[in-house]
Amino acid sequence: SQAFFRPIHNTAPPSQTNRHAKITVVGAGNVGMAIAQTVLTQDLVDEIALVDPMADKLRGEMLDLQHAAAFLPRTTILSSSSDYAVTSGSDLIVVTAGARQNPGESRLNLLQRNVALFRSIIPELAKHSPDAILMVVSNPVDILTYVAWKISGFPPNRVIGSGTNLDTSRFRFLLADHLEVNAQDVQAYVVGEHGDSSVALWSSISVGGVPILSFLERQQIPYEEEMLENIHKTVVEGAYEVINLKGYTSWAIGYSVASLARTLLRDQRRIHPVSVLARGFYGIEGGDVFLSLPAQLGHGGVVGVTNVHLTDEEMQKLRASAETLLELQSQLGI
Ligand code: 6V0
Repeated sequence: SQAFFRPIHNTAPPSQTNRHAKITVVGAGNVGMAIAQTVLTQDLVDEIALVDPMADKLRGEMLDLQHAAAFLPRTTILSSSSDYAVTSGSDLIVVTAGARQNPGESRLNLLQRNVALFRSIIPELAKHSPDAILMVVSNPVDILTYVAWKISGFPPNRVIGSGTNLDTSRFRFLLADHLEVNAQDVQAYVVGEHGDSSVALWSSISVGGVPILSFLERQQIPYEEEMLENIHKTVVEGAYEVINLKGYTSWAIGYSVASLARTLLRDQRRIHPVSVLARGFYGIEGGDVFLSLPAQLGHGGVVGVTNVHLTDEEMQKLRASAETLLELQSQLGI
């Protein structure tokens, strides 16, 4: 049969230098699919691989995304319910696979089930993409990032938890809303443990280069500690509120992880609060523990941790989280 295009003469072989980026998303649930679809719309990669044991649901999700090809940058979408070969050569692997909490089940029991799950998937992923950056989203994210680091044998700069990147975007949204400014102009960080015991770094918040406290004074908005505390409280309650209302969270975590993917794959060297091996920072001693700190990210993963000022109280909270996590980790037998 005649080819649709006739080749021109003397064509050169494809350039080897123009290597394309590949991302794998493990777990094609609400969160995994929100991440996949956001990454797809942002023209970040040439190949997306999806892995989930629910074969029909997975194939349905893959086809549904493929059918959007006419509106999107050209991207190959692969999937498999059992064969990790589809993930081969990934630059970035995002793990969203997770067991759901059963009614009455303890957090420790749920954690142990997720550790068993990680024992089955992480070695396969590491085998097929030994140079990838591994990003954990599954909860409890800090401890599972530690588990993924241990099982993968990857160096710590290539194992990252999405951590408080999402808490921080909720925080920036709420501050922006309160101050009637654009959230992109709000520099602010939530660090520490993702969720209930996260720490808002009030002293380092600035809006358009202006430290927040003097900004509030200039705008003659009465500065009230209680108001600030309430904003952080709303951040902590944010996830519960969304889950109570729609059953799960997806869009914000999708954009949050896509933004991390952009920084990593395009070597943007941006600073994101993500879960990294925190031992040795801010007086965190006593063992290997992953907690979110403002980290500079680039092509090789974590470049470094910024030396942001923490008050004694903030450091105290970080260390308390570290101790709680170490205690839990000691019960996992890893
Ligand atoms: P979900 O919709 O139940 O999806 C989980 C998916 O994992 C399901 O499709 C399962 O079939 C799949 N899965 C189970 N076992 C495996 C396996 N061995 N390999 C591959 N896939 C598997 O949950 P949802 O998508 O809502 O949440 C996923 C995880 O993300 C949960 O642990 C959430 O708690 C966590 N989140 C973390 C956030 C963060 O900021 N770190 C934010 C939101 C959710």
